[in-house]
Amino acid sequence: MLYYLLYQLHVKATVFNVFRYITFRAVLSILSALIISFILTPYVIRKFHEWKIRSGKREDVPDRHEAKKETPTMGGFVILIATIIPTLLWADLTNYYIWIVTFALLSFGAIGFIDDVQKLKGTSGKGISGRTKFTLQIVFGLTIGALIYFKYGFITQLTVPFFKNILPDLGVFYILLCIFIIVGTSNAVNLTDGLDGLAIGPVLTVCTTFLIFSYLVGNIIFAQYLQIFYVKGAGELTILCGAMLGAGIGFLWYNAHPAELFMGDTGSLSLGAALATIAVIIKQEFLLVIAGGIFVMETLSVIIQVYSFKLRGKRVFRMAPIHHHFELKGWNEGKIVVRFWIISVILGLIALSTLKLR
Ligand code: 57M
Repeated sequence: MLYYLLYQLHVKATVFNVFRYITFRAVLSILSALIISFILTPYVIRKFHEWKIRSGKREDVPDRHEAKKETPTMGGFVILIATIIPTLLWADLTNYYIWIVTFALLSFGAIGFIDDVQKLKGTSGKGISGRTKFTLQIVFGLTIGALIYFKYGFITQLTVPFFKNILPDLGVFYILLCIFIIVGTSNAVNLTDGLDGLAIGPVLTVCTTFLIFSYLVGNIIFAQYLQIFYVKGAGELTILCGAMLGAGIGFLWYNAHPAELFMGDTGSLSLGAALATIAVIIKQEFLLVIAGGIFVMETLSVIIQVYSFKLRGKRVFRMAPIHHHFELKGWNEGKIVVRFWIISVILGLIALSTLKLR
């Protein structure tokens, strides 16, 4: 919105020409999201304590989590506000992709919100049924996939990192791939969100990776030079990624150990879906697997554990997801989280290296 108002003033004073630049608006987006987050989060923490919006203790988690049951949850509500307001302020609101990713944030955020509220209201602490949750995710994933697929000019070829000449054309099956990526990433971030700062850290590294890629993919000169697909209009997602980055950093300030606030499913499901939607739009699905390797590792640990127990009657890990395995091995929570962050940053750098290693 401000983008229009301020940019129009460039006819009066050329200094306002600066609002035309995506990089400048991305920086404003990051800063706006940080300011909103630092103003809103302390208030929300106080209010959620008053309203007893707390995570509660799950019986099947390591005892160290006993002290966490008083921690307020649903902090994802703040992340969403601190992401969407700067996007509305600084992005070009005629951009189709901005609205698709905003829809992903809000639709999956709504699923998480309903689940979080159900956990708070229910006596068992359980949320909505897995079937209901999964069905809603498939419906919204399908909607997003169709909105992307039917956008005029969408390229249905899949790009493979390091192999620029492998470009399988999936045609209409691209929609199925979208659903798989969006629903899978959303649940992967959710599973990862089990220690202070553990989920938001990798979200920040993936967000930074996609901020850079959105800018490059949306710029025909850079796209041609780097031999990646040019996606007209994808550059505006740089501003949304900036807002998500600022909102995530602001949240981490309070979610760092010992956490004063959890993001809840409201945050984990929406952030996962948004990052996956961006990955599809900028045609970097495999990049999400690389940069989001922590989410992949956490999900695979659960799959391996479940199937090992079913098929062999034995566990592979002391407890899945894998962060609990290290907890039960006696690692300090902070050490587990920082080591996972380090791995995530390394994976983000490897993802960025695919720009040149082709
Ligand atoms: C999502 N939620 C945290 C918080 C956060 C099918 C099965 C694999 C499902 C899975 C499951 O239910 N996972 C739930 C993880 C929970 O965090 C809340 O949930 C939100 C995110 N969805 O925002 O509101 C607890 O995590 C801790 N926490 C922090 N700091 C944070 O910043 O300390 C969260 C955020 C919080 C808090 O204690 O209460 C969670 O862990 O529940 N179930 C599992 O993964 C279970 N594993 C399991 O059963 N393993 C089996 C088999 C199935 C693989 C095995 O290993 O044999 C885990 N269940 C739970 N925790 N509840 C084990 C650990």
